[in-house]
Amino acid sequence: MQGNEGLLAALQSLRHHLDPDLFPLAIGDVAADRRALRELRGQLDDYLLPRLAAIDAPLLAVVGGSTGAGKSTLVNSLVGESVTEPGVLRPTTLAPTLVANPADSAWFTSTSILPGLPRVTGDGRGEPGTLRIATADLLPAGLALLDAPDIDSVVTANRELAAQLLAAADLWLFVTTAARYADEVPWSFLRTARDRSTALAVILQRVPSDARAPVTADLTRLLRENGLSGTPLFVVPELELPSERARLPAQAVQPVATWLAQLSADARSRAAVVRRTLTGALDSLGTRVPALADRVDCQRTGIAELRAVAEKAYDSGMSAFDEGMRDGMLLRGEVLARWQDFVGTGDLMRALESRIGWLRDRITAVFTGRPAPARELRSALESGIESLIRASADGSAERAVESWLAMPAGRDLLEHSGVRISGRLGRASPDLQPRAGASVRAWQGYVLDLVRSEGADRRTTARAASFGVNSLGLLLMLAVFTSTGGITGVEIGIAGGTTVLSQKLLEAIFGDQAVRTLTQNAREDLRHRVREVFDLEQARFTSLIDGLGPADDTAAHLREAAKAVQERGAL
Ligand SMILES: Nc1nc2c(ncn2[C@@H]2O[C@H](COP(=O)(O)OP(=O)(O)OP(=O)(O)O)[C@@H](O)[C@H]2O)c(=O)[nH]1
Ligand SMILES: [Mg+2]
Repeated sequence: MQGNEGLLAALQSLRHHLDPDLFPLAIGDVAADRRALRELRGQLDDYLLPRLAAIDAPLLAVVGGSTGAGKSTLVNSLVGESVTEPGVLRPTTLAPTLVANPADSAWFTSTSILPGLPRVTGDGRGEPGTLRIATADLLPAGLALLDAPDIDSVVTANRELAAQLLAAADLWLFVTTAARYADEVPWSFLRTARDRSTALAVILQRVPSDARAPVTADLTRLLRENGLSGTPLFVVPELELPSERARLPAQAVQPVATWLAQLSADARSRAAVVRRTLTGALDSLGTRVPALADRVDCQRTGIAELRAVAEKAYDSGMSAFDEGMRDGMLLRGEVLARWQDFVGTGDLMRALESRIGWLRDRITAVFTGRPAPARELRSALESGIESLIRASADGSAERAVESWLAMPAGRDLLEHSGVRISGRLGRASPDLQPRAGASVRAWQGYVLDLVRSEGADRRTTARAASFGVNSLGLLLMLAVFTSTGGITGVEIGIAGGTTVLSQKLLEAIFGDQAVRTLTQNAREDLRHRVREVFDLEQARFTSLIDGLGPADDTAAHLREAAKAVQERGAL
């Protein structure tokens, strides 16, 4: 078993990529994915890495099984000392106790194996979360016994710890009783041992003498049916015990003790046990790691989907804004009223076609003479655009929250990010109003710049000057809200009339082509600014995802590492 450096490096690389936060969100059966990840990390830390680094270290036999099966009683009986506490309160063993020959205790006291469990020594029970180390002279050197909590405990921590300890074992001593050997949970553990070729012995405890033959036959059958024929099976008779903490007489556990002594008698037989379990565990990585890498991909896809639906919600907000620019609604109500204050009502529309010159004079007079209504029109337009932005952003927020709530991962994210869904995230952010206002004002500045530079052209300068930049800018702003279908149709409503008028005037000054370009530029600039505002709104959602979950290349690294482990050659 020399020359394991390459394998050790491959395992270290694998371990390095098993980040504990690979599965942050409820995507698929996330509980199973997290468990698989925890088990892999645990087995690497607790067993594979330390075992490969110290291949000649003493064997660790973990005594596992259902509560009350007599695990603690068996351990005490095997070592001929009361090192661990049996009892009638179920479950009894909450913190594991490891018993080693004094010659081996230094290895187990060091945290080479099971590094996550702080060591305690001395009498009494260990605190949950610790590993108590005891010594016993009767136990042969080269082998330690670990009394584990129950595998089918009502206490979750117990169950998980039992599974963790079994994954760290060189050898399982699986304890069951005549009454409980057919239970399902023990068998699921035994099948795991089979799949991983873990060295295993089954100890059938508390067997009444008249039941010995049928129960043994039945258990042998079950072992065979579960692909575990040939598993050493020891039967311990049910004996009267003087107290709940008493040990069984030495001869009752003699066959087990003898078998263990043989296993640990010399380096070669110990190495055979180690090699079997180690090889099995390494082989199991060949399926467990790629399966985990597939789950990592699913987690990434699920997170990407969350991002995509949030982005889609804001794309649709942008479409709603575009629609609002086109449908002319913005030019009704307040804007229309201010427009009418501004230019007067009456037969402007009729005048439009025949008497554009007269109209221009009239408007010019109005513009130059009435700055207050002009300001009001401009601010009515400004607040109309702001309301449109707000309504579109509210719609997007609502849609994003709804889409997330419809996905388990999204629900999970919203619940765990501590964001109050109902109050805040489902509506536009409180910062939207000032941001939208600033954007619209900046846009208005841009529009004024547009007409200013267009008006600087020699061909138009005189006509433009007669209106003034502010008035032209206002006309252009109104023209932006005309339908993209053009205004050639006869269907010119009142709102349409506003844009027709502003557009006609602009055309009279700058020419058709220039007005088309100006309108187009002004519209695109506004869209661009609104998109920026929406991007910040959208970031309230996407920032919850940023940096979450596995990195791009984690799954590939895991697959590579698994491959490198499989290519290691024989131990
Ligand atoms: N009469 C008799 N009692 C036994 C035998 N083996 C265990 N017991 C009793 O069964 C009870 C449970 O035994 P434990 O050794 O504590 O069982 P355990 O498997 O360690 O249980 P947990 O720590 O809860 O998982 C104790 O009161 C023991 O005295 C036996 O062979 N005969
Ligand atoms: Mg116990």
